[in-house]
Amino acid sequence: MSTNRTFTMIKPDAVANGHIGAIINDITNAGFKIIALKYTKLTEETAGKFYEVHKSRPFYGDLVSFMSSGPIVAAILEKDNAIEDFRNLIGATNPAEAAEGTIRQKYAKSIDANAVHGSDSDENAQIEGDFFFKADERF
Ligand code: DGI
Repeated sequence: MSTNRTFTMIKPDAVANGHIGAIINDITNAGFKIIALKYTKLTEETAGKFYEVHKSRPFYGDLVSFMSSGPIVAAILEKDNAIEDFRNLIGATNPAEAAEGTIRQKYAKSIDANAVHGSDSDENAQIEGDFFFKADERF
C-alpha cells in the first residue's frame, strides 16, 4: 500500500544547530514530496514508545533521552522507491561512515546525534507516520 512513502524526523541536534531549512531543501531537491509536516517535541515516554524496537539495545536509554532533549521536525514523504532512496540520501547511521554529500555526512556530529531518522521498511514507515499524524494532517 505505502511502498512510495517514508517517514523522517529531523532530530534535536540538527534542529538546535539550525539545519531545518537546509535539510528540508535537500529532501525536496532529491524529489521527495511532503505529505505531512510537524514541529513538535517528544517526551521520554513518547520517545520510548517510538523506539520500543530498540528496547534491548545498550544505547536505548541514551537514544530516548537524546530524542526527547529538544524539538524535532516529523514528516511523511512520498517518492518512488521512497524507503531505499531516502536511506541513500541520509547516509550511514554513523556520520563518520556516511558517504560524501549525504545529509548525515553534512549535518550530523555523532552516531547518536545523527541529524535525521529514516524508516527502514514500508511497514515501519506506516507505523511511524501513524505515530505522529492523523488522516486530516496529510495532504
Ligand atoms: O536506521 P538508523 O537510524 O540508521 O539506525 P538504527 O535503526 O540502527 O538505530 C536507531 C538510532 O539509534 C540511530 O539513528 C542512532 C542510535 N544508535 C544506533 N546505533 C547506535 C546508536 N546510538 C549509540 N549511542 N550507539 C550505537 O551503536
